[in-house]
Amino acid sequence: MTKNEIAEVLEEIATLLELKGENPFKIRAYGSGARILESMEQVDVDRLLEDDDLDSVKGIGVALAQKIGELHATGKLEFLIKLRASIAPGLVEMLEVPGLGAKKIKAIHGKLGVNSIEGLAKACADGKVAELAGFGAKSQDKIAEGIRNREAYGKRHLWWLAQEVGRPIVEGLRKLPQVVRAESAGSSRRGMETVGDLDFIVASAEPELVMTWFCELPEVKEVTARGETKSSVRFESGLQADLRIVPDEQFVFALHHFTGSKDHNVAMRQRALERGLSMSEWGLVSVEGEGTAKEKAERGEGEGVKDEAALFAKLDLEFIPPALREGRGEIEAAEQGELPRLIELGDLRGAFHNHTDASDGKNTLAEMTAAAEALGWEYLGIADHSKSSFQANGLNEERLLKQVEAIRVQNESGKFRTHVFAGSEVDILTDGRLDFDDEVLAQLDYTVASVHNALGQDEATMTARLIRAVENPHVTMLGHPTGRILLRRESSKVDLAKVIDAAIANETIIELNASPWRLDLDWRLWRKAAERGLMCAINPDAHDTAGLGHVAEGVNVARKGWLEAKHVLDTRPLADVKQYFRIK
Ligand code: DGT
Ligand code: CA
Ligand code: CA
Ligand code: ZN
Repeated sequence: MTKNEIAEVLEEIATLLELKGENPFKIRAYGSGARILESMEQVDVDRLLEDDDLDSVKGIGVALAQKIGELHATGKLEFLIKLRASIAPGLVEMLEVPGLGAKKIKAIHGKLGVNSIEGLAKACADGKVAELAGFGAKSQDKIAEGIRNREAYGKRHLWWLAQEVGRPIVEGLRKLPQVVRAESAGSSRRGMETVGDLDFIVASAEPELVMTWFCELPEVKEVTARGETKSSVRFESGLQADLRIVPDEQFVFALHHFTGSKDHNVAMRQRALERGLSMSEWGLVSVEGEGTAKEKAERGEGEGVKDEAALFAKLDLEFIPPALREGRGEIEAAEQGELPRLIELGDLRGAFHNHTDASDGKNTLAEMTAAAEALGWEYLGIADHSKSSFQANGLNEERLLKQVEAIRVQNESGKFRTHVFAGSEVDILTDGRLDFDDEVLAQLDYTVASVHNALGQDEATMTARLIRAVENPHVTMLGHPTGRILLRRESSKVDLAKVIDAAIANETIIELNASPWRLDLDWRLWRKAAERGLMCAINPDAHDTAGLGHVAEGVNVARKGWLEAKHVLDTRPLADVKQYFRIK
């Protein structure tokens, strides 16, 4: 195991010990041990373990060093196996309820004897949780809501993770000699931020062999339905996938139909009808004549199309990229030849909101810069946390200004082709003031202002708070404006229309946070906002070198928001960005 994997195990141990109500000193020892490991270099950890000397590190005792050694060597830990077995699985599951930590679970379990999520839901419904000391009606409501959200969330999956499963399957299908064409369809192809299930469409004259290959994939945990041309499977993660196999003549129609969305399909079918045609997964056939659309298509009476572009052309439309097929005006735009020239990953020349190990990132400034250079980026913005985000090791004025100096020195050294902008992800305090004085902010190239605490404020307070930040002349951009974490935490209550108005009026950028867990501001709001003059920045919010790659997920949803390169600051050349920062 690597030191970061071991750190995760130590965190888990700390949580489990807390669930058991163990000695707080013991719990803290594991938590701080995890953080120490994270802050160390892998080579140093390796060397100390080899010399049997890890306990010489401040904060790591003999017992902890021994456990780290066991994990490092074997990837397993007897102590953890026993610990897990000593706790009711229902209690561990309760940790997944948003807003419920180990301490509260321990209290609920101890006082009410609750040891499952079902039991907890019932205790909330009966009003028993509210009666516990330190809880009250408000936190009982919050727990009940958390349980309901968890159920809804459990049915969907992050697009990014679903892609990782889906991509190799499409590649594998394409390699089969029986397969003429294969594509992913559904919400995954449309690039939705979360997907319910994966959908694959295959053209083949020998469906049986293809079906067997699919159902026998090693990652398949269960085949939930198996037919000659249609099957469904479930993977370990709970993600499901549908495969449909059709004759090649039908492929384009099936692909279009199962790509959706439903709203887009309804509008397309309507348009076909206006032209005397019936459009379906089977084909595009005349409404006249004998039999169903399927029968007509199977008799070969339908229109032949070689690809989707040809299909759209039959209905007098430009090719509509899957990202736009949401029934939000794409057909009208395609009819007029006014579809946007959507931004592409290759358009990006850098990104602004990234962390280093100075706050809660894992890599150094130099490592982050080298990674940006490897991506071919002209520039990289470093915006570490500010002092109020103490849980993220936020920088105070002194550490920030030292970092600014280090960045200037690095830029002047000519060591990297990538220019680094010195910024800060400055906390927006509860009343909308910023965590740093103007005098400090003035020494930065730019600032990302973000909310990290009191996310549950009422709508009026949160809206006023964000607007005050957006109006601050030192704020270049607003970070993750709603604070949502997909499938885990709802957006803060905020009147986004008003915040967007204020951002446009003050020429403040709003970020499209590209972390696949956030994708905030939501794509549904970007088209109108950008048309009205809002500038976007696609920011990965990277906490390590690999995290820079998350700009891809940001570009994916930016496309769904109809954004073009011109709407996004980080598509501009370095000189233009420097100029932009000088003015703002
Ligand atoms: P998901 O899986 O919930 O993230 O969303 P989708 O869009 O992938 O939906 P899914 O997997 O149920 O079906 C894939 C596509 O098939 C969907 O986007 C449109 C098409 N489709 C499925 N059922 C219907 C339907 O009842 N009517 C129409 N017009 N289209 C449908
Ligand atoms: Ca689907
Ligand atoms: Ca499906
Ligand atoms: Zn942040």
